[in-house]
Amino acid sequence: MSVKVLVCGSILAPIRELLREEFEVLDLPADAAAQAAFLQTPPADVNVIVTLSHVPLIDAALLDRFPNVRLVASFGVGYDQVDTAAAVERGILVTHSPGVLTDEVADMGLALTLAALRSIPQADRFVRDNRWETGEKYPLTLSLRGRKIGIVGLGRIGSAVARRFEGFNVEIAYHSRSPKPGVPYRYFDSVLALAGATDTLILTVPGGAGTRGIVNAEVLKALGPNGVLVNISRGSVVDEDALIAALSSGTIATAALDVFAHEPHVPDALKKLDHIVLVPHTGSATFATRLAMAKLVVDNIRSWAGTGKVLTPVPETKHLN
Ligand code: 8YV
Repeated sequence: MSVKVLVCGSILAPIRELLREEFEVLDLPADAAAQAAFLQTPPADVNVIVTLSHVPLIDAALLDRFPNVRLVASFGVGYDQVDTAAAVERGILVTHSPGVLTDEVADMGLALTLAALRSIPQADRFVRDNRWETGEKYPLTLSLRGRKIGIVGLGRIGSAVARRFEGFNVEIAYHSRSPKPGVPYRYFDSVLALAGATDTLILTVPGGAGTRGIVNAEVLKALGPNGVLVNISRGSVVDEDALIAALSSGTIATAALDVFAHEPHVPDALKKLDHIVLVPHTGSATFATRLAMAKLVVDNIRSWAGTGKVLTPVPETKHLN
């Protein structure tokens, strides 16, 4: 079958190369005017859309422009930018790339927690600014010792984060929709209860309507003045204004954020807070893992073109596979 792929979003060059080796590849223009013009007379024979997080929604309106699309292949484990209900209505399969990035993102969760507690970026700035050499003492920091880690969402990534913390002799608890059988960590049936019982909240839930704003002012208050918030999931999970207020007033101690509500925009109010850690959604962004993710996207498309079946459909579209 001839495969014509429309890429929505700025994918990295090596991924584009992999796609080009096997398929005909077109780009949805990023510029608003050019995009509108392109969508006026879209190429009729596009049958696959490739997308990634932090791009505009793949929604009913966009899908309707491409009546021959049968597969949306999303680069990443999260796919909250794809309207899966609209895809199912149109009989379109949606795939994502779970598994291959689990360890990388979990490493980032651990690294961000330690960076925030031990003020590693701030200490780096202190050295570069010659403040050490000129006799200043770097202030003492928070510690991981005696911490209670609360993991929100105990899926693949949450479980991998928990396993890492097992090596640190800290208490581990979690919240998810229901208790996970055979898990040795204490379960809490709400984010609020988890925040009240812990001091280091690590967010690993999927984004989307079900988790929007679940970390709000009340949750942050419950986390308390020794509290640390680490977000490696989606910006939408946190009420960003409430977080800014909590960090500015000392309601919680610090935060380490890989994801933001309106990427790549990061509110100035967050950038001005010197005691927090900000990274540009790089949880999975290593050479090895991004290549593995890209290969899975390509493998899904190749499998679909050859057999009509894909390797990693999102749960909502499994019945179409
Ligand atoms: C993105 C991610 O895929 O997997 C996810 O859900 O958030 C990342 O790995 C990556 O940022 C490309 O959009």
